[in-house]
Amino acid sequence: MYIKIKRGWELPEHLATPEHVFFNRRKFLTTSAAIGAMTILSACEEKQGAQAGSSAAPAEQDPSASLYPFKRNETYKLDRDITDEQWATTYNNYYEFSSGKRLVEEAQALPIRPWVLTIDGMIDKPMQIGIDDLMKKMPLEERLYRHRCVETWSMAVPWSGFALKELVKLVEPKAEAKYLRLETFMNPEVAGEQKIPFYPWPYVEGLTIEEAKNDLAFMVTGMYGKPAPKQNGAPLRIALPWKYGFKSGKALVRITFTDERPVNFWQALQANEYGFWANVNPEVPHPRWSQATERVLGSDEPRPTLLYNGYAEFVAPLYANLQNEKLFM
Ligand SMILES: Nc1nc2c(c(=O)[nH]1)N[C@H]1C(S)=C(S)[C@@H](COP(=O)(O)O)O[C@H]1N2
Ligand SMILES: [Mo]
Repeated sequence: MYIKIKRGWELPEHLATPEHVFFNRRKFLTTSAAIGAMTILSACEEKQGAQAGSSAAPAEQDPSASLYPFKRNETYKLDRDITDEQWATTYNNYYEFSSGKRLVEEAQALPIRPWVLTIDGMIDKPMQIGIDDLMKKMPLEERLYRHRCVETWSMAVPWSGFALKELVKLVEPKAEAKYLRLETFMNPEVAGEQKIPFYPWPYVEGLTIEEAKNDLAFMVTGMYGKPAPKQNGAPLRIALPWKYGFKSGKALVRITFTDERPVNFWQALQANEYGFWANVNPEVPHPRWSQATERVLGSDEPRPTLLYNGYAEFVAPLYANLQNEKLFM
């Protein structure tokens, strides 16, 4: 990520990759500079090939491919064009594979079948369930959602999947369950950055059970009418479009219902910049940059960021009694 090919719209390095822990950068560099530089060089060289393969190949190998496309749920409208698929599937954040944005090639190393999701904790129906069996149990649909990264880039994507609240219903939470803890796979053999002990692997995210039951919380299996490519979080990720993108964990293997608030990956790394709630708010700047505007992938025009990323009508009531919390970091 320290060698970067700039496109016209891209932000300066310090803004494009703010999730780096600057105070520790020097230490980090000494351990991984050589590896990082080589990775990026090869990613750039291979970019054409990787992009050409990224949209067609996964759909053919995936046993769920014949289920697509899912019927679109028209409740969720966009105020902008759908982002070009090439952008959404080749400009990614996925720190398990790279701290840069070009990681399509690296992410292909992740095996996604069989894929077992463990659901445990304070529930009456704990289970371990294969992704294809889970998809058979869930009402599948497509939704058009905006996505806003804390780094200020954004996109608008047709996600395929099912409402998280349906999964919550399936496992019958106990009354004491207050939070969901979502855990990503741990496999340093295929995800090279997981060998770097500096990061608090595995990637963990969390939300309250009220947030999980909100209509908007969506489990993603696909995008653009096909199974999601690995770089976007196949075979199962979450989309929480009113929160900054880091809340949307990829390649989930475990969901635990708990009465303890989970400490998420970025909070564990840098708690003064990243918190539990991370709701989008243009008026609350990140400690190192403004959140007032965003750049949509593929466009040069900054556009104003909206409170709750434009989803206030769905989610504002969740926070009415939480005004003492740091809701926007
Ligand atoms: N496991 C995992 N999930 C993750 C991340 C990550 O590094 N690892 N990055 C997050 C961030 S910061 C963003 S903006 C989105 C990016 O999703 P995309 O690559 O599909 O655009 O994934 C989120 N989920
Ligand atoms: Mo992000």
